[in-house]
Formats: sequence, C-alpha cells, structure tokens
Amino acid sequence: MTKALRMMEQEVKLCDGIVMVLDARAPFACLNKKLDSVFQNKPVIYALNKSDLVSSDDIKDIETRFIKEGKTVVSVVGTSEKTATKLYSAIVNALSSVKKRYEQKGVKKPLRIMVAGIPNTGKSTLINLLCGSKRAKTGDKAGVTKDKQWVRVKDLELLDTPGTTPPSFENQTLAKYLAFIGSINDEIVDFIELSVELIIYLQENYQGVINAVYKVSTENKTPYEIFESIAISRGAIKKGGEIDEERASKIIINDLRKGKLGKIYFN
Ligand SMILES: Nc1nc2c(ncn2[C@@H]2O[C@H](COP(=O)(O)OP(=O)(O)OP(=O)(O)O)[C@@H](O)[C@H]2O)c(=O)[nH]1
Ligand SMILES: [Mg+2]
Repeated sequence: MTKALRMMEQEVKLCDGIVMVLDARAPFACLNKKLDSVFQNKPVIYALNKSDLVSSDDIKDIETRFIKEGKTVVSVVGTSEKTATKLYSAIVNALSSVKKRYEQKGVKKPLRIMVAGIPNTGKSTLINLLCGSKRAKTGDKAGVTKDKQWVRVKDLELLDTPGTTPPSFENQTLAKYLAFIGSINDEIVDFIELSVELIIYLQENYQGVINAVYKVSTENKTPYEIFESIAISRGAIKKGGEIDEERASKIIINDLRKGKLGKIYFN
C-alpha cells in the first residue's frame, strides 16, 4: 500500500463520507478498486469534474453507467461557480441519514468529508469552489497537494488529500489515458510517444479534428507522418531544419489539455 493510501485509511475513519473526484475525460481510468475497501462502506459521491471538457452526450452516458451500478454521481466544473451549489447539495443529500443520526443523538458537529482521487483531477479546486476562497493550493500538474488539509464549508468539514497513485499502471490503455489528462507525473512520461498515441486515438475516434485544428492533411499518412506535419505547421523546427519532436509533442499534448482540440473523451 502506498503512503497516500495508508494515510487515507487512517483519515477515512474520521470521515462521514467521501467525495471521489474523477476527471470526466477518462473517469473509468481514474477509479481505484483499492480505494473502495479503504472507504469502508461510507457514502461516496463520485464527482465528475472537468465536465466542461467533455460533450454533454458523453457526460450523460457516464452518469448512466454510474447510476446503473447504484453509485451517486454528480457532474461538476471546478472552475465555474455555477456548480458549487450542485456539488454541495449532492454531498448533503448523500449524507442526510448520517446527519439525521447525529441529530437524534444530539451530536452537534460538522459532517466530515474526505475529498479523494488520483492526481490533478481537481480536488483542491473543488474545495476552493465550495468554500468560496483559495484555501487549497491548485496547479495544472500532478502532485500539487503534498499533505492533507481540513477546510470548513458551512456545516461541512472537507479534507483535501494528495492525489493517490493512479491504479491503471497495469493496464496500458488506461495508463495512456491518465497520461493524456495529466494525472501521471509528466517527468516520467515520453511526450513524443504519447502525442503519436494521441494522433492514433484522434484518427480512430475523432476523424477530422487534426485537419480542422492544425490545417494539415492526414490522408495516406502514418501517425508519425501526421505528427511531423503538425510539427511543421506549428513551426516546431530546429535550426538545421530538423523537426523539433520535443517541442511539437508538448504543443500537441498542451492543446489537448487546454481543450483546444475540442471535447475529447477517452472511453
Ligand atoms: N477545464 C477545467 N479545469 C479544471 C477544472 N477543475 C480543475 N481544473 C484545473 O485542473 C488543474 C488541477 O487542479 P487541482 O485542484 O490542483 O487538482 P488536484 O486534484 O487537487 O491535484 P493534486 O493535488 O495534484 O492531486 C488546475 O489547473 C485547475 O485549474 C474543471 O472543472 N475544468
Ligand atoms: Mg490538490
């Protein structure tokens, strides 16, 4: 068990429920079976965050799959104030029986919620959204939160946690999806290989996107040839005229992560 999981196992004992934050672009790759046993049958709210980066049809499909499994799911956008009330209500509803039990016993204490999930899914951003100020540190890379932190939000106490190691390393496809969305430490990711993989995924699932965004023809080209064409069109060329693979790959992955390729879902 990793250090983060061990910490969560201890902390979850103090909590009444869990908000499990998933990246809506690859929610099933973000799930961690090991965490289910750590949660000890406490109510879990699955927050599909970054839903602004996924089409509403895909969001509906994901929600249906969770609901079919009897799970509580709520789609949110951590960077938009509009979803703060939706998330708060989902938490309060899911914990209503716990709250009632406390009231019957005359216990007056805030409900404690652990905010969990793999790195970079937006846990700290959602906490800031709920409390209305920048209490938790956020950033667009994996591993920003280093230690746990309690934040009070009305009648709730939220526990921000460092991202737990992604579960999907055994599964190449899911690991790739997590690398696309920035949930794996970028320092151990081969960006050139990853961007060629992205080109393959886009050609299979989002035909026309590369042509529309980069104004390059993809016809009769191998994925690497498409990569080269994108590099040329975006000026990623070294002094001697050679393709700057590193720079081109960073451009492509950044475009994906910033939503410049449109709403891309990794199913
Ligand atoms: N487009 C979009 N970006 C978001 C959303 N929520 C969070 N982000 C961005 O995602 C990045 C990661 O957010 P964090 O809140 O730091 O993520 P975290 O889960 O706390 O990450 P760790 O602490 O590293 O585990 C930041 O750049 C946020 O601005 C969202 O709903 N939509
Ligand atoms: Mg964080």
